[in-house]
Amino acid sequence: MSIDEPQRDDLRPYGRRTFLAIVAGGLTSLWWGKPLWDRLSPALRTAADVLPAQVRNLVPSGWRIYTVAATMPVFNRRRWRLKIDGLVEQPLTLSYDQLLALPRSEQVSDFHCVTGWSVKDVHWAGVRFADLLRAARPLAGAKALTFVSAERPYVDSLTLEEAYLRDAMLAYEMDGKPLSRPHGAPTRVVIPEMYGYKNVKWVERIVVTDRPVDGYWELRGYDRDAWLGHSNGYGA
Ligand SMILES: Nc1nc2c(c(=O)[nH]1)N[C@H]1C(S)=C(S)[C@@H](COP(=O)(O)O)O[C@H]1N2
Ligand SMILES: [Mo]
Repeated sequence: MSIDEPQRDDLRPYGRRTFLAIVAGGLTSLWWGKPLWDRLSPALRTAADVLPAQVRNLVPSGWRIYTVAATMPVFNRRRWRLKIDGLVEQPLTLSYDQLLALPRSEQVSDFHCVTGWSVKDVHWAGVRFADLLRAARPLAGAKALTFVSAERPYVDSLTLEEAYLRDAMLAYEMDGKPLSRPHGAPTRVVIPEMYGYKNVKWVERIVVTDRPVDGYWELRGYDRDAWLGHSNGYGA
């Protein structure tokens, strides 16, 4: 790849120098045949999260950042809202501060993408779905949640039963820091029992429905059954 290509919007927070350092580091480490990853400082590891695909693929382990649109949504703390509507008695619109004021839960869990990579022991903080939905009061016919991402057209859904698993949550922190932009700032779904594609990033709306709907990847052939060990990622 050319390092003269225009700087992408999503690289800006880390600065062009860091970016170039990582590109150079990534390429030389390949040349040496030794993993660069172990020698990176935590700051550079974070920066590695936002690398373009060609470079990211050189990173031997850890997170891959997945997107379906050309740019990642930008989080504006003052303007951001989470909408909860559909089959509820009381539709809600929460600000970021109102979201943070809800009961906070934490957990350490592994994360698995159906394509084969995993990240162990991720520390999440966020809100359990039961706590999130309490004030909206789901109606008797409510059976599922559809998560709409600010990154159009990414969407996916969970049954209420799945969403109410004891370690599923709408997460706003990862490893002790507010969720970074590449990982879905300010909030994403976390459901460790299911493959990554159910873990919708940049959630801005939750629609309570009478049944689960097919998500972005399910419409493109991934299994509806996203439980770990079940989905093969290529459709039933
Ligand atoms: N909005 C949005 N959410 C998404 C995706 C995506 O492309 N867009 N990819 C999914 C898939 S397939 C995986 S494995 C995880 C990856 O999470 P990460 O990008 O934080 O590593 O995000 C999931 N959530
Ligand atoms: Mo994935």
